[in-house]
Amino acid sequence: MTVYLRNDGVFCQTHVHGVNMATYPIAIDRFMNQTPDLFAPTPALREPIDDGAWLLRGFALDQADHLLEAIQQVAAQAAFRHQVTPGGHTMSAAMSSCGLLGWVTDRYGYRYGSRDPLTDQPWPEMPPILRQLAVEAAEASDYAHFEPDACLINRYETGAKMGLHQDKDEEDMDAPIVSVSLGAPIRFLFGGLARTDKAEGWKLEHGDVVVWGGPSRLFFHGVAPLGKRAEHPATGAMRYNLTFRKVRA
Ligand code: MD3
Ligand code: FE
Repeated sequence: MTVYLRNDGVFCQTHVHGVNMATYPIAIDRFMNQTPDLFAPTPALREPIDDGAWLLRGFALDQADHLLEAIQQVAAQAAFRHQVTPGGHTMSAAMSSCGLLGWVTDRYGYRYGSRDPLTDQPWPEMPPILRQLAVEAAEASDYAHFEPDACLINRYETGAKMGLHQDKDEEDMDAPIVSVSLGAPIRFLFGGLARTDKAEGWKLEHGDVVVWGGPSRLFFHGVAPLGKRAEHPATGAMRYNLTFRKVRA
């Protein structure tokens, strides 16, 4: 990896077998050892995954403990639960939601709704620290004015997975989806517009953020089963994934 200065910023260039793969803008305070601004968002490396999709490695790292606390606060009001799909399968990932809308599935179908069916109460408010991170990640990926009205929280334990699917229950397909990974690492699978398009594997680790917009917004994706030895000091053998969405147009 070569880091170099241009008159429009600091950039790094990655090479694989001598071939230039991509050039990313990078944050000088994070990578050049200058005085870090503790309150600045942390635009780490921005790696293109596909058209409109960016991987921001470590973007949430310095906030991770606070994000995990916020997740526990949401879960104290809206407990993690294993929902049942219309096909009768119990999901291996446990879920909760916060924000104006949450995602619900049961025997009758799936939908976004404003109340937690377990309590019949509105979903917990989206904690500002979660919202802020999502908005900053969207901005760092050139999606301005992201206003998420739903944050889905998936919790994976050993062996839990999510099969290939599209996220298309949202009305607003112009807004990106921002995903934040916390805890144990997992293999993420990312295909194309057709279920049969070949899926590529990416590792998602504690603190990684991915922003999915543009053409990639409707691509098939899923995660492989959480590995037996996968763990992280902050969560043990557990992985959390937050996805921020704009559901209502
Ligand atoms: C690509 N979650 O909640 S995050 C989901 O790790 C979901 O829990 C997975 O898929 C997880 O719907 C994957 C990455 C992700 C999230 C949303 C996407 C990738 C996406 C929406 C469109 C395209
Ligand atoms: Fe999804």
